[in-house]
Amino acid sequence: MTMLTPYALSTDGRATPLGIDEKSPLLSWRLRSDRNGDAQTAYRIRVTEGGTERWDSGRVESPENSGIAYGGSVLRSRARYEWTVTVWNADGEEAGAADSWFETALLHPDEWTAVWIDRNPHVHPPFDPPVVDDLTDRTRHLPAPPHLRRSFTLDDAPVRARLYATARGVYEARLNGRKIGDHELAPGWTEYGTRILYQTYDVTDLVTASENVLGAVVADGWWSGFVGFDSRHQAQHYGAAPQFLAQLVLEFADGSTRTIDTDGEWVERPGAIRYADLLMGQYEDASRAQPGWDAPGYDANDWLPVRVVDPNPANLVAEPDEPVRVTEELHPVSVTALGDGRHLVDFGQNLVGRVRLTVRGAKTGQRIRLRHAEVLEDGELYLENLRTAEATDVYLAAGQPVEVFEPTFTFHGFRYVEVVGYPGLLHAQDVVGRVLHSDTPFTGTFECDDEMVDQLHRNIRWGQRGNWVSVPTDCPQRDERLGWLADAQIFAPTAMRNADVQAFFARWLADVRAATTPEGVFPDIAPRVAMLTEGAPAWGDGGVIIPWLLYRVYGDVRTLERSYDSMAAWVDHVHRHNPDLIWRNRTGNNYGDWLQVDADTPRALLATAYFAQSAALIASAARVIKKDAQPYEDLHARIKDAFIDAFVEDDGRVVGDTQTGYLLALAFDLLPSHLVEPAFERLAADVEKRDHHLTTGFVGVALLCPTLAAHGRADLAYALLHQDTYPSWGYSIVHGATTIWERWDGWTADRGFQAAQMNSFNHYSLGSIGDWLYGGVAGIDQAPDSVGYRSLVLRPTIGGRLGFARASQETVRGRVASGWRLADGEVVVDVEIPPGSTAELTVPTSDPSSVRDADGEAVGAQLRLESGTYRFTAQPPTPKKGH
Ligand code: RAM
Repeated sequence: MTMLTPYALSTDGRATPLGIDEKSPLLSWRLRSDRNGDAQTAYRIRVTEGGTERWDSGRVESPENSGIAYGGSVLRSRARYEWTVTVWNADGEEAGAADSWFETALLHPDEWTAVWIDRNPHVHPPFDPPVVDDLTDRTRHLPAPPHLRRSFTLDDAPVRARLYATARGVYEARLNGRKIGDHELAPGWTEYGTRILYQTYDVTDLVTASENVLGAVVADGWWSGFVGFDSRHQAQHYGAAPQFLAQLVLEFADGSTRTIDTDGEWVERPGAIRYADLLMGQYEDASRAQPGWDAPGYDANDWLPVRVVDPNPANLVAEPDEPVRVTEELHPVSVTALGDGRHLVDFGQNLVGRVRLTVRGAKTGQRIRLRHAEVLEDGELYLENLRTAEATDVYLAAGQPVEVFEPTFTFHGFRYVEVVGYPGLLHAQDVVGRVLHSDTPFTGTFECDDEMVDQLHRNIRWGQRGNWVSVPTDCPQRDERLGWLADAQIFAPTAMRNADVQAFFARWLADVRAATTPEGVFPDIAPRVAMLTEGAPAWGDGGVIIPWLLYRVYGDVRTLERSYDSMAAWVDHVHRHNPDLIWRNRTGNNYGDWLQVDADTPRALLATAYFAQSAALIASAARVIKKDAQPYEDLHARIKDAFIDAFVEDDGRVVGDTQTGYLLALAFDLLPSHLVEPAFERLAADVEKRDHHLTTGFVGVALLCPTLAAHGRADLAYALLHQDTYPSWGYSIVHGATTIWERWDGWTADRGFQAAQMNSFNHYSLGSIGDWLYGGVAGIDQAPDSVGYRSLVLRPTIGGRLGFARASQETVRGRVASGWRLADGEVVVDVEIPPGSTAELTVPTSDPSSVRDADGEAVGAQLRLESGTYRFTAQPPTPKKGH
């Protein structure tokens, strides 16, 4: 028997963070136990630093196991804190314990002695290496990423060494010939004018008692490279050239410290990389590499002094979430020699990252070009939908027998790669797809016995991975890749099922707050670039919805507190400009139910529904953080009345008569109770009338299956899930999709590709049905007033073609699982409830008296369960109408 045991300890949502700068970090653990009915009744946390006790919570009688604020003596900078938690079980007996640690980074701004440096444009020719003939107009003027270095000599090796580093741009730090850490595209993209993240690395093992070389390569990235689609600002949204900042702190056995900072002592020169740009790609001339430049013994006499560009390292924030990393390598499913010296590589999966190419037997200067595309047209790369993103990497070989090329400061969204100029035959083992994304732990699982539904779930996961590159983006391939708030809020419930995204969203929400317009209202995108300013309905509302979801799913009160003022400011702003409570003014770009199918929901209806929901969420948030909820409760009630007056007819018809209109009215609870049923009947009739097809765009799609199922028509939800003619999820899958398409008609048999100006094959918004796979099909949900899955509602939904379905999630309490299987005329339901949680389980059956527990006892179809694992069998429900 395993007793009640804490596991997966975390500090501020991360396992063992090396550099945090919160004054009072939040400590959390999850719980497991072999005993049904177990629960934590008390905990004790002890924190030590260097063997000295810093905090002892004492025994706290509490079921809380997440978000416990550190309450000890003031944290010191650059210190390691070890912590242990002990828990008491349901009987009040002392049970398991576990430990973890965190380290603080630089907690006080005045501890920064390093300064921002860059290549000195006055002593350095701007384009060195010189312009290469085959550059395009877009890339010709991109400067080469500077290599920066500083040599220093030590008499003793340090006992502890930490590097704090960041860039205005993207950087790779190097020490004594090795890459430091496993970050990609650090420091990531934030609202740079207000906050730049810095990374903390443990480099103790890399520093030696002799000459050492600290170096970095710094490229444009989001700082000065191409970002988004606004050609007026292409290249250089934030600055003209990348800069670097680093502080290496060495601690010696005798207690002394020494710091190596970026300063005027550093020297620089370009290396092999001619240019590197997130959208355009990377161009490398291997013959220009400087072997050993980042290692001791290298002669750097001809390097030039850097420029101190900014002595003031302000706005630095310790990286609070997992960085972008390479998380997987894929091998091609095929490599085809096209006969004209070109090869076509197919990874069989639309992925985000880049290719590592092993080059064998190339001549010096041999030019190898890689172009990337998501789809093919007539056997060739389809590039039009990338718009101005060139997504092209070029390698000029050094002439070695074996060379390896992998671009470092770019990423592409692609399934296919065309390789031109490869010497001889390209073999599959020499091409590796390196998958990168923000490394949020993927802890959710879903599976069933229908291949198309499983593929849908895989497509959703791949969409989440590829589109989370530092910020939640809309798409990873074209000249856009922006942090659209609507896409993020619509997909957030699904994202929170698939992965632990608390720290990721909490960090990005700080950028959302920082990106508010001069009037203090949420934008369409964060970080805020391009011409887009004020948020549209359902777009700006993302700034209200996501903090609320973080609270509901993870119990994240801190983010709710930090977001509250801006959430309220948003709703106040809408209210101020729409005193009659119908949101018609100040609607920004007013996208409506974006990319719907011939069913344009009236925009004022959609907007007002969101206005109502946001007001309600602020009232709920106010109750949580003990503010006055009344004004927003009243406001919500009045908006609801106005909504009914303006948009709901006496017979339950919602103006516009679109699926999304009904879905908003129903899911956001905006109907008088006597019209709920009539309105729902109209929705159901619309789905049936269209022969089980949807018309919803981004805004309506997430609500579709859950709403149909909640009103007793799971049969219709399943019919849509299994649909494979246009428009449907299945249609894209039948036509080979391995990610979620931006548009239902991204490609159709009748019309071919949609307009190239806007046709991404990796956009996650329409994948927001993922939430229903976990919550509806497998049946994992929580009660309306539950936080962090404390009160589960388990309601497995049998239907469609499925013979079984199961899902699991690592919640903040511990593991939750729910699944069902049809076998021998019975349904078998298996559930798992973490310690301390309870569940209301509804066993799907046509006959409640047939439900038996594992001991064969009749228990009825409605069960209230304590924590633990359970199995029930019953007579399955009789299939409904459609299926
Ligand atoms: C597109 C983006 C995004 C959407 C906006 C309105 O350009 O791809 O998905 O939110 O437009």
